[in-house]
Amino acid sequence: MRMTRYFLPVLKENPAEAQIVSHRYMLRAGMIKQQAAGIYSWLPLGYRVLKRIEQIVHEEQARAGHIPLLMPTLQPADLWRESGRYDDYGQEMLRITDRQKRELLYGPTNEEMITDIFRSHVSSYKDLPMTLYHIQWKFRDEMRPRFGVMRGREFLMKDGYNFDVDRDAALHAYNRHMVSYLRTYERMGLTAIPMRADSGPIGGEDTHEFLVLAATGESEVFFDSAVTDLRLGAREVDYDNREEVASVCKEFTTLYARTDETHDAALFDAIPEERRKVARGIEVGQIFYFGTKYSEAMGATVVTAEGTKVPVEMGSHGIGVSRLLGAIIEASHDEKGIIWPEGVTPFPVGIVNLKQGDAGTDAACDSLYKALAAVGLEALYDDRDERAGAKFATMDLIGLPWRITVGPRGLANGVVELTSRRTGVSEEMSAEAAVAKVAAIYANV
Ligand code: 5CA
Repeated sequence: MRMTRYFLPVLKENPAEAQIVSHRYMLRAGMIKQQAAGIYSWLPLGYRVLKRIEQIVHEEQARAGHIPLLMPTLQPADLWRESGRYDDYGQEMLRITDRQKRELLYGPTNEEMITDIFRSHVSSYKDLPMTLYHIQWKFRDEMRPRFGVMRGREFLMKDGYNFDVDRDAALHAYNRHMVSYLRTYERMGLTAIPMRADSGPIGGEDTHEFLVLAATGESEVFFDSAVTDLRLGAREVDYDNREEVASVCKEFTTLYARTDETHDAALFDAIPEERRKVARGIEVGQIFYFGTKYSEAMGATVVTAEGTKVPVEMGSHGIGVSRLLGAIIEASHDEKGIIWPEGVTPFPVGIVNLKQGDAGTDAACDSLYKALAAVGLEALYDDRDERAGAKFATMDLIGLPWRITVGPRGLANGVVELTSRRTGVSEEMSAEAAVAKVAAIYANV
């Protein structure tokens, strides 16, 4: 993409309304535009990151054997009357009446609708286990929408729902989600710690939230610092193997890590003092096991192998897709701007032409752009007629992990400069070597 043909409305000034760094940088980098309190347009750069995050979520859901579908944003109120949540949900639910005076709502979550789909089509244990999920916009009329996409009113969520014949199978689905989420967040360059939490309006007996540590996080968290060293890494987990999946969960949930809702001072005090940490975190996901709460209320049953009809066992599992952009920026930035992890960056690499209009540098940039495209990397090429300083400032703000700088002096020596946004370290090398190096980095992402 050439910058002169792109739509990248970068702001020079710090927007007064932004209180935290991720909100500030998302506005300044031209990623989002607020349309109403807690409601945003996703401008091209922000939209690209959102799509990258969705893509990673889809890939990891597929790996765990979960099936994508798409449910609507508007839901009939009657479904929610069946579960009893139409009245319980209160002011956070946006209620709508259509021209026929039918009551609808903009979905804040989808337990009722997915249970309705299930009960219409599935009645035998033979079709289980089954996990269905979608990535869809939600609306919660939050009392205090704030911090940009972090606490929106309209926000994008991945929500998945497992259906199982018995409690053990449903707990396996819970564990499978935990492991797949760990992998999902790691691919986004995040350390998200599963913490025992409170189930709130979703209900149920077992729930973990995934928290990214950040001073600006809205949740207070208590943990053993050793938990921050745990990584899933490249290990392959067989998602059908209950023992293997459970043992990974055990590894990640044995050390103390809880949100303030479930905090237990006595257990916390048993941790060696130097490892006892109180901090703040951003909740980027939550998994719930709630058994038959919805299936009993809504009559979703299956016939077991023994021939008895039982309410299906369920859980629900959410990832805050749009919130993740804010969380990643909170975790990865400096005073110049965003530092995207390779897994989610809007463009893998930027090209800066130091002398736009010079036949030599223009031609070198064009051929570099093509060489990158040939190895599957779409560069963002700053071909504006701007000073070098302004071009570097824009690249630093929007945070592409790698920058290739092309100038007449370097070209005379047959080299370009490859710079890491994270370390700031620059290396001179031939254009071919720079392409090969960046290609090798992305081959492992
Ligand atoms: N049905 C369940 C799981 S599918 C559910 O709704 N869970 S939730 O309420 O925990 O939401 C899932 C995730 O959505 C949260 O962990 C959080 O990351 C994100 N989220 C929740 N509310 C907001 C909001 N107002 N703005 C942005 N993201 C949000």
